[in-house]
Amino acid sequence: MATHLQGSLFDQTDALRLGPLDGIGRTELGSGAWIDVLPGWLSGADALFEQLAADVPWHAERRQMYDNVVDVPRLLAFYGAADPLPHPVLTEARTALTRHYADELGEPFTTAGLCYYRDGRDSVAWHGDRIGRGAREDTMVAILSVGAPRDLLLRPLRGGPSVRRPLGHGDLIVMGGSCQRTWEHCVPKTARAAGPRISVQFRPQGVR
Ligand SMILES: O=C(O)CCC(=O)C(=O)O
Repeated sequence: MATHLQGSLFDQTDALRLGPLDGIGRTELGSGAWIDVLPGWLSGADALFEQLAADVPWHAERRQMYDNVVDVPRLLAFYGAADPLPHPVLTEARTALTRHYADELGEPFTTAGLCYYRDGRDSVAWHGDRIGRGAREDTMVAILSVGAPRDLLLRPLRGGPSVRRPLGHGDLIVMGGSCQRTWEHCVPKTARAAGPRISVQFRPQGVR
């Protein structure tokens, strides 16, 4: 597919490399929810972006919205636990996350959901990952962001101000504790000229 990415738009010519997770910083959100954020976890991600954009079998989805069926405003791909991931550095990232959170999570990250935001008109609406066990149990969802910076917003389900986390090229955010049950998150559309972005979400088995 056309990647909408001109040259080294993100201007990262370093070698592709994951940094240590030790420096990751936690913010308690309340109601048992937290986020860990590590800017620049993955460096040299230009080539990864290009390869994912070109090689992942992206598909468009449509969904019912009241009386209409509308396009889901982003492209999607899903890799189950048994599926080889589309780039070795994603396998490495999943292993590093599993190791870092082993005591707290008590199970491995297994699946990878990928979203391709073609420009600022692509988005994901407010939601929690509550199709599976995230509806009932504390869990974790780890998101590696590559490409153009976009904001991830979180807001408490009980009401209250939202939290804005800008996610740039190579940044990691992990949503944990009760976050999928007691908070919602979204990536809003932006009127700013936004280039393409790919988000890779690692989840444990049975969390969607
Ligand atoms: O793009 C992101 O970082 C968030 C994606 C997301 O929340 C989802 O697909 O459930």
